[in-house]
Amino acid sequence: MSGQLVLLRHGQSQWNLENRFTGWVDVDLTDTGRAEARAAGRMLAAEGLRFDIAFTSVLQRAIKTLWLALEEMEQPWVDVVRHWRLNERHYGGLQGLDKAETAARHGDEQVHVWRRSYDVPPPEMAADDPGHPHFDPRYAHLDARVLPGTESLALTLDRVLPYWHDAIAPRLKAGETVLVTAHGNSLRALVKYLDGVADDVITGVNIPTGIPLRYRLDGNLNVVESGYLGDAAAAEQAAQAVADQARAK
Ligand code: DG2
Repeated sequence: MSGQLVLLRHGQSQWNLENRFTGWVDVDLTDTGRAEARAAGRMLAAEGLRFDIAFTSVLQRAIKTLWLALEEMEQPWVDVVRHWRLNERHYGGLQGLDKAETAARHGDEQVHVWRRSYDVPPPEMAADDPGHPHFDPRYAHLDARVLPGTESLALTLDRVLPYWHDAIAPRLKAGETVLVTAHGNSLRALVKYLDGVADDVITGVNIPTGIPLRYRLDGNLNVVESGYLGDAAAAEQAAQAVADQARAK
């Protein structure tokens, strides 16, 4: 048996609350999001989990969720590694728009394709848009060609996977217990990979905020079992609420 992996989507962000497409926009947690992060820490502590290393994105909603969860677990010393490859999927020209209003304008079906299809990216953000990652100093050290102006889930998986193989998988193979605190879609990409979810089935997978998803993996990192910690019905209800965020009112 190899180590255990926990995937944790950050707590509610300001734009989750406002129901706006977020992507690479660096919004903060709400008070509810901070409470969710602490509650996630309590769930992890109740399972007796002790992390050897934690990975997160370079977006504050994920970083702060990780801090709060580790603090609640009384494991603030755990090594934390941040990497842009764990960022949320870039939502292109949808970033900042209200999800329900976008559905009212373009139709529920089109917005579902943009949000949940495997390989259809949302409309691209123009390269000269001031919100493009090219203009963000935190990405200045990167080759401009890797910085996205939009991403499908497939493209998100393409940029998450090299980091999985280089940095995360070796720690699990060494038998360590690993926490990855990231985002709805960067985690959907990992779930698709780990569980071998078919392209047309991943459209129905939604990740709730602040509920730890634990994987037990074998020595080859095949999934032995996985599931949300805490109340399974509550996790299912929270996932359904995420699915429903982009229905036209
Ligand atoms: C949400 C996911 O990302 O949105 O970018 O709007 O996890 O960082 O809050 P997160 C966003 P949906 O794909 O669920 O609409």
